[in-house]
Amino acid sequence: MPVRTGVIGAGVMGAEHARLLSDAVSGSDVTAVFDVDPARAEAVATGSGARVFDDPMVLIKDDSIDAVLIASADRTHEQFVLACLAVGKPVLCEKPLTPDVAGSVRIMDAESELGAQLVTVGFMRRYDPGYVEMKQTLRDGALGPALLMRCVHRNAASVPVPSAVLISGSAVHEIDIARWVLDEELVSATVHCPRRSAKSGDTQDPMLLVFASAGGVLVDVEVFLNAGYGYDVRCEIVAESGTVLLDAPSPTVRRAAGASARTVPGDWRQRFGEAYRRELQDWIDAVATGQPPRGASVWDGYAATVVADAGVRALATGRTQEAVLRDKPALYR
Ligand code: ISE
Repeated sequence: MPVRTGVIGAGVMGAEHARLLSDAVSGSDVTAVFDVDPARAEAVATGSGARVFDDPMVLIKDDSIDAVLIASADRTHEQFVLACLAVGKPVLCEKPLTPDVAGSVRIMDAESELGAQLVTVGFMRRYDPGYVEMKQTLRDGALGPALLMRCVHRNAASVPVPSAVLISGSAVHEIDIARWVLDEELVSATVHCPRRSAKSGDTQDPMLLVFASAGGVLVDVEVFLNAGYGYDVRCEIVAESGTVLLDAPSPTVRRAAGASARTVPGDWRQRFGEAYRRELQDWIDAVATGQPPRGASVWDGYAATVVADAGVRALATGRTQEAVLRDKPALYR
């Protein structure tokens, strides 16, 4: 029997998840969709033969839904995740788990009270073959301990957003992937503000963030939402005896007229398409077999939100800010 999945939020990511669940993931069936804009819900439902709900809480409680994917506005994540926990339904919640630390704590307390992990947080880069190989390379030990982690995170263009969104909405990916690849917590954040791009209005864009890990690794992240030329995410770890570089993958290199060119992806759906597919397949497989989730947990979502919050405070104050985590509940140890 396929896992009957309900999708809450039919925007860019909800529509992409619904498409992948319907066309590229085995064992799943998108059977319900909700969006605040009924036309968007209808468009996604038509593509997957799903039923449109006009109330997300009714969708979550409906016995014909086995699992829920949340891709709605960040500020709505908490209420929908808590509703899924209340009825014991597995849920994949797009990043960030919540925009605020207190919301993540409430979810962590609710899941700890339940005594079972039902929540997966959508940090899909953990499923990107390049980052997986990077983590394994470090774990193999031949390069020795990591010393620096250099990150570039460029979007082609962005709608006007508050400067803090470069941290909570974009750099949060580097925060999670640094924790995962290094297998260390991040303990402080510093933000440097270069000259702003003329394309970025009042938003501090680009931005240079520096996070320190508990073991002393420095993670620097350039976030640039209006880079103009494409979507470009790169990462290099500098270790004691060598480096490992996640370059911008391109299936082909074109050479002509004395020049060579690689294609740059337009956005994250293209660059991380395989990561999203693997993340969804892993989620569906775990739900289908009644196993705990294997991706980023609520603890990971909470930790990323704490570090992002430290980054937002560093931006606001111009000073380095500590990221202090509460004790890890037994459920996540
Ligand atoms: C967007 O919300 C995402 O999550 C993408 O993965 C990220 O690269 C982009 O910068 C964000 O705006």
